[in-house]
Amino acid sequence: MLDEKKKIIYSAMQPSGYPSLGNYLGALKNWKNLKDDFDCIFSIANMHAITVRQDSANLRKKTRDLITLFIAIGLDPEKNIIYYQSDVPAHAELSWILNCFTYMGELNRMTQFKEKSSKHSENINSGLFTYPVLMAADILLYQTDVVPVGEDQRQHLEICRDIAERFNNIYGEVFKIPEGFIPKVGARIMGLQNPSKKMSKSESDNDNNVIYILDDLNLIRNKIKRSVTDSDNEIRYGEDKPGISNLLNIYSAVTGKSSEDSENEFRGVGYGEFKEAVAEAVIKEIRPIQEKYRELSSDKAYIDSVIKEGADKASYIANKTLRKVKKKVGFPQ
Ligand code: ATP
Ligand code: LTN
Repeated sequence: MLDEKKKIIYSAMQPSGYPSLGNYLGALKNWKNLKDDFDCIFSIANMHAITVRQDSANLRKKTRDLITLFIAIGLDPEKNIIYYQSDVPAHAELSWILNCFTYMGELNRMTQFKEKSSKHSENINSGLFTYPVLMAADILLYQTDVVPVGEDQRQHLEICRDIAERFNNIYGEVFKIPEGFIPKVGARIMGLQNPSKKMSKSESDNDNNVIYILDDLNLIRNKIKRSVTDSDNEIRYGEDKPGISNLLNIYSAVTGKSSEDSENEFRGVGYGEFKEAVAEAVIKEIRPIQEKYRELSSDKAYIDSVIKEGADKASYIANKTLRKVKKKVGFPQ
């Protein structure tokens, strides 16, 4: 089924909201760029999404909209495997087994857990705590070589590698040890109103802080125009200039230009003109995605078939690894 010679790429996104420009530049755009050179498996991590309370009907809709968006962005269901995590029970099964090879102390160090539990202090559930174990199961089930993600997932990748190595040390070479792929530019897009915190699809109280891939194009332009900058009117990177640095990053990541080239391009230009150029670049990238998304959304039968086929193909691979793991830990065969 998979081409034996190609390396395996695996990544996932939670349907916890509609994807932001951060999700696109940190993850989706790279998935699209990698998709022809690797065997790619991309999932909608809906089991991860319920670590935070969700409205059921809304979650179901966002899940389907996200798979539609994956295709609109250019992932190819013929060549890549695209599926819902909850359609493959092997994830939950392996996750349980790996829980028994993960220490509380390791999970206690995870910054995402600390952040999410302070934001959702009324619902600090054990799923939120063991979230990285389920993520490790996702990755390890597919004998993944490379995991393209944004900077915020670095710690989760480390723990995945540690769990896999620990398991392999006991039982032999069961899991491939995956490498992360974190882009040079775009791995950490910050909020437009609060550039000291990452742009997040589900955690913003201020809509102007986040650009959503499906936002109306004029709204995108306005959000960029309204973004927070500073008063010295100089376009350059600098820790003292988080707003401008973030816009420069967005521009570089969208256009594929290096940070230096982008900085040089806007030397001496005013903030208004700069923001206009950033907005144009973002809109140019997003417009075709939105057009494709609208077209695909009306093709119910096609999306249904992608979901079904994705689940079958993913299950086949995942079950191979799971069978091996069950045998190793001593479950009856
Ligand atoms: P949530 O707000 O629900 O926690 P999220 O917006 O952080 O979600 P995820 O679904 O957890 O997004 O992540 C999907 C991918 O997007 C991951 O690879 C993650 O590293 C990347 N990502 C998320 N936010 C950003 C960002 N601001 N900049 C770059 N990459 C990002
Ligand atoms: N936790 C990830 C989403 C995710 C993921 C994965 C990413 C779930 N499973 C497996 C890469 C590989 C996040 O981005 N918050």
